[in-house]
Amino acid sequence: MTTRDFEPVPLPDYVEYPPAEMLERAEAFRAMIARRHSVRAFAPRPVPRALIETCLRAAGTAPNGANHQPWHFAAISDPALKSRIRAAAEAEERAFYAGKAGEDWLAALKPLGTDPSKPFLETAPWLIAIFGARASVSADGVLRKNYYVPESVSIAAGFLIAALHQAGLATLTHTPSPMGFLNTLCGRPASEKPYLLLVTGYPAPDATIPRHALEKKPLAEIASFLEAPE
Ligand code: IYR
Repeated sequence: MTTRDFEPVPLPDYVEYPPAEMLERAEAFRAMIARRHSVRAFAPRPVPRALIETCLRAAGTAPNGANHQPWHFAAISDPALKSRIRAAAEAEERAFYAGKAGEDWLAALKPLGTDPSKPFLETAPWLIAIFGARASVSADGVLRKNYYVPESVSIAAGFLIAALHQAGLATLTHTPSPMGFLNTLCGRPASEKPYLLLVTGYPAPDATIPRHALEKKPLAEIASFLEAPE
């Protein structure tokens, strides 16, 4: 088996900012990303493939297990394929909302106002099916096991969502369950697991979000600081 030897190279592109500018930049990013909302109504306006490609390149830089980059992004704009995805997703969602989810889960979803109808799967210009690979072929052609696949794929998905938002597009992380139909419809091998279907495009002019989605936990609830005593 071929393995690659460790070869350190100098940090190629780090930029240091003065402390005041760091704080400004952090605040600017916070304000920018705080304007991201999951949107469930999209405009049919087209979005150029080049924009999606650039955001996918950003996703591909995410930190991941052993740098095996265990992900695949299937970007779908073909209306016929989107219709088939909608039909398959709605079939699963009907079963989910009819009781498969269980009472507690359905109660938790109540403030979101979601239901089995997913017209956005046809309206939005792009659906990005995100797969994680248990194993994949390395640059030297060897099939290797991958590590930390869910973590790696989730971080890359986060990068992608942030990139699309930064570009000015709305997104929805859609997770019909189960979504094995995505392997068949996107022509992906059974060794890959679909993690989510990211819907993206312009929001519909009359898009709404549930008020519940605006309730974010305060910092004190999501973080703790363990510092040296004074
Ligand atoms: N996949 C379903 C249900 C759903 C589940 C969770 I957890 C959400 O945060 C939102 C929806 C649907 O898309 O309707």
